[in-house]
Amino acid sequence: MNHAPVPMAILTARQTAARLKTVPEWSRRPRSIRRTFEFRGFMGSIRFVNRVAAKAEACDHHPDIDIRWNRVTLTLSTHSEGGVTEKDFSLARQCDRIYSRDR
Ligand code: H2B
Repeated sequence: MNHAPVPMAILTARQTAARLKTVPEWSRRPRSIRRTFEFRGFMGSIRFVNRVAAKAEACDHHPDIDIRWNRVTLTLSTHSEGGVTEKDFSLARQCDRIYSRDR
């Protein structure tokens, strides 16, 4: 079945601040949230990105990904809404979980 995307409300500054406390390594950008993850080397970065990619496909929400040898920066925003929504915080928490599990 193909569902139309469910519209998600852009979070207010206050709502965003409250949620950022649940993912303290992430920082707020104008219309996104961002975190840089560090690994032992390039393949560590790639394994992490592959796990994040599988999660992103499963929830149909995709980060912007910047890979630089042992660092991966994920930028999350809800493109269809032009800002940060609950979906971004949900994915941020899952990325944090992946990182703490198998870094
Ligand atoms: N990812 C992100 N980050 N924002 C979106 O608005 C978005 C997405 N939209 N992944 C999804 C895919 C949409 O294109 C599909 C059709 O649900």
